[in-house]
Amino acid sequence: LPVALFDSGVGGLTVLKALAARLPAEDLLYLGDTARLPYGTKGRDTIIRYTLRAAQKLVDNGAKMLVVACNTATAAALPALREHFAPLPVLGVVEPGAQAAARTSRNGEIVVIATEATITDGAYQRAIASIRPEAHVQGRACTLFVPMAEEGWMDGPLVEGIARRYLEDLFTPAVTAPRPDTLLLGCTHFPLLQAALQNVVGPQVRIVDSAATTAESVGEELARLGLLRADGPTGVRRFMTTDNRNRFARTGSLFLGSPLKSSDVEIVDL
Ligand code: DGN
Repeated sequence: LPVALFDSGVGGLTVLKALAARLPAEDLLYLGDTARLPYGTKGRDTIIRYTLRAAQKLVDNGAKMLVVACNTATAAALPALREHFAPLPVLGVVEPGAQAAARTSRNGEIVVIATEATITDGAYQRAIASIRPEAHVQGRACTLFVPMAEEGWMDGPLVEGIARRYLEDLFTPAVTAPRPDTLLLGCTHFPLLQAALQNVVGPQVRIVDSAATTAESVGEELARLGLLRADGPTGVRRFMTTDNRNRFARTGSLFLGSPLKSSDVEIVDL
């Protein structure tokens, strides 16, 4: 059975890419709910309702583990998913991302950027506080980064100008305040903007995201449960979307970092 990944759209393909690199023999099944996207500006109850329906689709197609490869859906719906699909293992991206940031920061001054729903929920702030209680975490919703990444606008003066508008005050505090040393990308789309963000926050700030640490956690959890396919031929990758497979393939290629053909993408209804 495959490891099943869910995202509101194409962003979770950054997590699939990390998983495919770390666990190449695993079969991977991906569902992007593009018909209902974006989740990041919706209310909590709606996000939970949509996520449960999408997860049911993956479970109906056979899944040995569910990976919520969307920060917004993880923040809102992880407990509901675990309860609804128990005993199926369900992993999210928030905990691994929080671990990466807590591990990386030297002075405990961490900025997390994400969608409005993720920041409002406070899931990252709570997760980091439970690992490093003395850390000072500031959250900032960067709504425009999502469509920018999907448009393929990843660098250049326009992108940096928008990033500066969102982040400048957090990274140029008063002389007496300690400067954040870690920027956590709490949204699947933001790794695409990493180079531009680095230019804006400066070279001394370390940028972390949850894709690699999530892949690590998935491997550990599969091994713990005796479900890991450690070797063998490269696993099957299957892609499903709820709307417009041409757009999914086009923008998905950016996130995957390799070409995806629309004929490789199945349209499904939830
Ligand atoms: N995939 C979503 C996230 O990681 O929060 C971002 C896309 C969206 O639904 N706005």
